[in-house]
Amino acid sequence: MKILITAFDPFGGEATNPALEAIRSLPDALAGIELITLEVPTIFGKSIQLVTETLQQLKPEAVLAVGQAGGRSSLTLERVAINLNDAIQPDNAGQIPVEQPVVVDGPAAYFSTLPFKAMALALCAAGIPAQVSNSAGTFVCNHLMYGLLHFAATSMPGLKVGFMHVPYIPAQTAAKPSMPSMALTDIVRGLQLCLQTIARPDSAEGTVGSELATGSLH
Ligand code: PCA
Repeated sequence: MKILITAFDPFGGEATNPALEAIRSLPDALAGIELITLEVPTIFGKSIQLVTETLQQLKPEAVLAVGQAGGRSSLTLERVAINLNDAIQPDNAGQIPVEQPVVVDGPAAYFSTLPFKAMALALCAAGIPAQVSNSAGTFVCNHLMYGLLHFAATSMPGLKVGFMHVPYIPAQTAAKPSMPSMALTDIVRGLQLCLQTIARPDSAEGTVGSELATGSLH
């Protein structure tokens, strides 16, 4: 299975983006997976353009986009992307869109088409804190997730699209001690588990229902 995994460059004054550090640390080969990594600028518009061009060229079966969510303490698998750009800080091109649609006249929202619950379960089972998240925010991460789901819906049927947010890594919280962080090695291990879950034939959402009865993933 061919999978594209993307991560954003540093933004908001940070020297690193843990998502980018993590995809750079992935092994070249994962059993049964042809993995392609791509760095994406934290820029409205350009991010969607670069990833959709790459998808057209490489035609993978799935794309997992990854971004930093400073302040979150676990790996969060995003369920939904909304048709809204509403920034409170500039992107890396200085843009601060307010109350703009990602796609004019697009649907209000798209749900992830990756097995996000199975991914969260696999992470928790391996001892890596993980949750399903019901909001990817309204900045560039939500923008890219929405743009890719819209692209799949309109131009590349069958392409599976999903998004994962990752916490800060410890080096980023040295000067903000009350902020949670996660070791880069755990994030990398988590990414590998997510990719293996995507490639697993039995990972469709319906197959994990009973295991979710605890509600711990919500
Ligand atoms: N996180 C930001 C944009 C880039 C990134 O890694 C977000 O959550 O929107």
